[in-house]
Amino acid sequence: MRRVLHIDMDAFFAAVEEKRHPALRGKPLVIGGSGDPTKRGVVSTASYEARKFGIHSAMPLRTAYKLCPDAVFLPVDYEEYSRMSEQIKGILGEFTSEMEDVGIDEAFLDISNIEKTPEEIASAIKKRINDETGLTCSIGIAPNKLLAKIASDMQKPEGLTIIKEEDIATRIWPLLVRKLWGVGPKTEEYLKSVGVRTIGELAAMPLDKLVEEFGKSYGHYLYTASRGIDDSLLITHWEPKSSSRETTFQTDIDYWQVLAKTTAELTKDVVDDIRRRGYKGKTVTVKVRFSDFKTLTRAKTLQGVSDSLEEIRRAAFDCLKRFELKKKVRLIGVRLSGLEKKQQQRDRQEC
Ligand code: TTP
Ligand code: MG
Repeated sequence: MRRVLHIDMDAFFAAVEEKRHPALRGKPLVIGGSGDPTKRGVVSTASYEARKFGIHSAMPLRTAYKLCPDAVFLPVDYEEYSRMSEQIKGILGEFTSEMEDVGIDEAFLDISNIEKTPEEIASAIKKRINDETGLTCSIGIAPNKLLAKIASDMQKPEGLTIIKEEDIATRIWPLLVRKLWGVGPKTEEYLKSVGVRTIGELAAMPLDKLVEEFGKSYGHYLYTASRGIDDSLLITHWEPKSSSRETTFQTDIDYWQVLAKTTAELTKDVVDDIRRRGYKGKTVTVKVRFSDFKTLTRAKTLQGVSDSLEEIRRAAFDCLKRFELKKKVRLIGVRLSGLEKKQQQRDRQEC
């Protein structure tokens, strides 16, 4: 019997901010955009205090402000959250190398071969993360990824939920269909129109009806997923599809020479990296974050894949020239994507 653990941090961005600004603890806290609720932008996350006012992710900041004018609004600091995320993934990787990194604040672990009870493993993970980062998480443990992900969300925050196969009818079927991974608003809308609201009601739909409505692949998926069936394995290794480097300036910059020199240096780092790993790339993207945190990208696709520093740097400069540099620049980044292994290119030429 497989045992899969899904871990998801509680109110992640808000929790990181509370950790470094303890005075914010217990206050309604909203993280989003540039942190100015009079400006455009959406909520990335809200602390559990702020959620009591009806504030949630993806809501316009202005709406959040109307719901709770006393909330503290902060800008998104991806660099800090990514650093914290890496630290957490590092801790998880010490429990098992069978780990799938699925997002900034979540991961799956296959714990089938660890000889401890789920409760012991979960409490050891929670303790290590809390000791080393001061943050809390929720954990779901189930026979597969699909159910483990649903489980981690069932008792947030600081939850531990264990779902067994025999619990599917009593604990999974009463949940709304949108709790199933891969069910979006459109599917939910259609299912509602035919009187299906819960996962159990979806499981009662005949396979041919689902295939007729959603096509063979997605129809089959809904049929099996609603029964809690999921054979998918953890993806523990991702082929790199891109390589990137970025840098945040100590003070915001508006000198063209500095931007050009930094772009050239970052491009060289990226090219060195892909060459070392035996890749060539096709699309060059330059990212600029301005002093007001507005972030723009410009991209250029080469004729074919390349690892020529000269060619890639020229493309990066072309991108840089296409920015309107009216404001000072806070961060600049260079990415090369569409990576292909040199070996693959040869194979294709041979075909
Ligand atoms: P979630 O895990 O969905 O949310 P959360 O960790 O803030 O809260 P919960 O306790 O319910 O898990 O997302 C993780 C982070 O991803 C979140 O802190 C902010 C970011 N995020 C966005 O930027 N936009 C979004 O729409 C969502 C859902 C999340
Ligand atoms: Mg989370």
